Amino acid sequence: MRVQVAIVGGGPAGHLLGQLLYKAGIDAIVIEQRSQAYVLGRIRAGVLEQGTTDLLDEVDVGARMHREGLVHGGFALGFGGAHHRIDLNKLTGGKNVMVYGQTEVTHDLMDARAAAGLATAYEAENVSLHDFDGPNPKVRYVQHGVAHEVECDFIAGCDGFHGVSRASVPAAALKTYERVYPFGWLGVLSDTPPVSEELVYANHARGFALCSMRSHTRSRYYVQCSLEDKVENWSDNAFWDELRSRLAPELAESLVTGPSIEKSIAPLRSFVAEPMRFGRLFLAGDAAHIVPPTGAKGLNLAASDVRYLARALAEFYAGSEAGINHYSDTCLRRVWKAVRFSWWFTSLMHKFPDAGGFGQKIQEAELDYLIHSQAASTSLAENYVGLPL
Ligand code: RFL
Ligand code: PHB
Repeated sequence: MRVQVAIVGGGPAGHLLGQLLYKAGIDAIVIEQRSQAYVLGRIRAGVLEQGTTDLLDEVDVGARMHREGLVHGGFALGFGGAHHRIDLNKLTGGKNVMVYGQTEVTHDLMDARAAAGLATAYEAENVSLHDFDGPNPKVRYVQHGVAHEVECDFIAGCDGFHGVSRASVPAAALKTYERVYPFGWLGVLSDTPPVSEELVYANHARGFALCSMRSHTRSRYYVQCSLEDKVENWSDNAFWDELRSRLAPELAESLVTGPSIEKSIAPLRSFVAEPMRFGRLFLAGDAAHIVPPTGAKGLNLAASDVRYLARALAEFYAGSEAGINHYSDTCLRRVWKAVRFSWWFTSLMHKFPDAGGFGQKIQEAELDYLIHSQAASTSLAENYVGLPL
């Protein structure tokens, strides 16, 4: 088989790139190692920047998001027994965020891809990348016992942090930057009404907590946990008690609890691999960089990467190599700002093992400053809604 672009990985980055290339008249295949059901079973991001929703509109997959997604003009910071609203809309001159799950975004993209009759290989095993340092790259994989080879002009590595794309690049050609945080997030999904109409990010001496949602009847909550914690050791009741203990009393009292329908622990990490291009292989999304989820930036960065990549490839086929030559630098400028914001917000909101009472007091002073200073809250708001593309 021969295509212009072989996309490795069928998560949000790979599927969005697939739609952008389709609209640009560039043919591509998406090669995904898992089944479609498995990809849709992963509960991850919940907050989309306007730049991301604009992109979904651009590829005509925004209709259900606009019907079912929740537009939020603010969120709350909880600390010191109260919560304080950050008015995103007012502080950013009218910008909002969209609360719509990554699962739904991926679902909508998969449906659009199937409806357009575009090629996707699910359950692709032993995916391997070849010859991307020359003009004729290839991707090989085995599907249901049959070996396949895809010849292409370019490979897009959209296969996440543990994928094969970044690992295929010679180590000497990569520089990586990493910070691993000494805690994780224990997340619970439940069919209960959200405790608050908007998201609440809470700093508490017992640790961070986040109240988020997927709809008016489905909540997503997180509590900071130890890296040694196991999901099996957290009963639903233990989770609800811990969450309640980290919220301001009026929120804790109105929390509606119920059985969890998903419970998982995610470690927190910042990671960047540079550059994001090697010959005819481009890395995009979590394959190139990871941010802790505190700033809700991971999925949005994946979207901005593939936007730059789709434009660069369209330019290439129109006769100019400028876009592909600048791809890595253009992405990394935006990536590092999101890495900085996510690191800062994580540092502000979490309990660090060695911080002690002094660390907690410093966090509370910064939070107090944040909510009372127009300059500080504007900086938080403009980063949260997303820096310009
Ligand atoms: P993904 O989603 O990991 O998809 C990669 C795909 O590649 C496949 N794959 C392979 N395919 C072929 N061959 C191989 N060898 C392969 N190896 C892997 C995988 O099966 C998978 O389908 O990466 P992508 O597309 O770059 O998307 C990135 C986002 O998933 C990620 O950044 C976000 O989920 C991060 N994130 C959040 N981002 C936000 O923007 N807003 C949020 O509110 C937000 N909340 C979160 C988050 C991530 C979380 N976790 C679990 C880390 C909350 C959490 C708890
Ligand atoms: C989520 O709803 O899963 C979510 C929301 C905001 C974040 C992280 C995760 O910062």
